Amino acid sequence: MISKILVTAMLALAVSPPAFSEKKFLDHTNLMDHGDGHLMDMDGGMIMGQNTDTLPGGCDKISAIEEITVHAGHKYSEKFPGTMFAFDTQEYHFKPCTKLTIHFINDDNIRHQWMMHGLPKYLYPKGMFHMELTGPGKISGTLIFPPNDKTYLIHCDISQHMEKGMKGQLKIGKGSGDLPSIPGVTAYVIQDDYSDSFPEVVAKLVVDKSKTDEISNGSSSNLVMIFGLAIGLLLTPFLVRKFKGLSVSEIINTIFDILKQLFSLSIELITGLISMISSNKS
Ligand SMILES: [Cu+2]
Repeated sequence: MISKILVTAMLALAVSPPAFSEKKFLDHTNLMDHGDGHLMDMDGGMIMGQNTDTLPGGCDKISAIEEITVHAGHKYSEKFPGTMFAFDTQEYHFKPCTKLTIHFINDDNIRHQWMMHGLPKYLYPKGMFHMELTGPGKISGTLIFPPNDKTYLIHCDISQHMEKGMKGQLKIGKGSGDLPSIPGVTAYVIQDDYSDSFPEVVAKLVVDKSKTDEISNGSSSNLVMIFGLAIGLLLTPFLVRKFKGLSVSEIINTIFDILKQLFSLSIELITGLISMISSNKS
């Protein structure tokens, strides 16, 4: 009976429209204007801070009219080890007072943004120019740059996309220096280092397997657990110092590693105990 139900369910899945298939590429040309440079449609396309005609203060005229096409997607991160997302371009240069149209293309089945911060707030609400697509597609937005030399951060603000590589820098005129951790452009603030991936102090926490065997062969495994807990408590101040300066995600990763080690250790102890009891009985 159950096997019949299973076979029917599998057949139904096989012939049904593919629920997880690729989304269709959408060209977002029909945007509704909500005023203040905010445009959007019902298919997940959005522009904030669109400015096609207002000259920023200090610009006598539009100095240049430029157009660029920017791709966003997982595949562009492949050349940057340790990243997951990227734009196809990480650095842009434009003259002050340039009118720029960006054709933003999302190559992924997930949401991406091309977001620029630090623009004058009298002209750009929240000092931001922002384009967004919730799936594969194309959207085009325009803005006019202010006259001063400045380096702007470009990023995707979807959770962890920037941290995982989706960012760049845009320089107006001479710019105002370089931003850190721009993939392929500037040095990472925290460089991934796989040469010694297990911190010393954490390594001390992992009780040597031979020692564990010695102790558990001796008497009670509970003693080992208490011993382990005591070590953990004693090491806490050291760990706090060790974690100083690390990002939250790095700390969580380290804690997970410790927990993983502790978990496998307790499993070992329990199996040891069970085999001890069963050998006593027999
Ligand atoms: Cu993104």
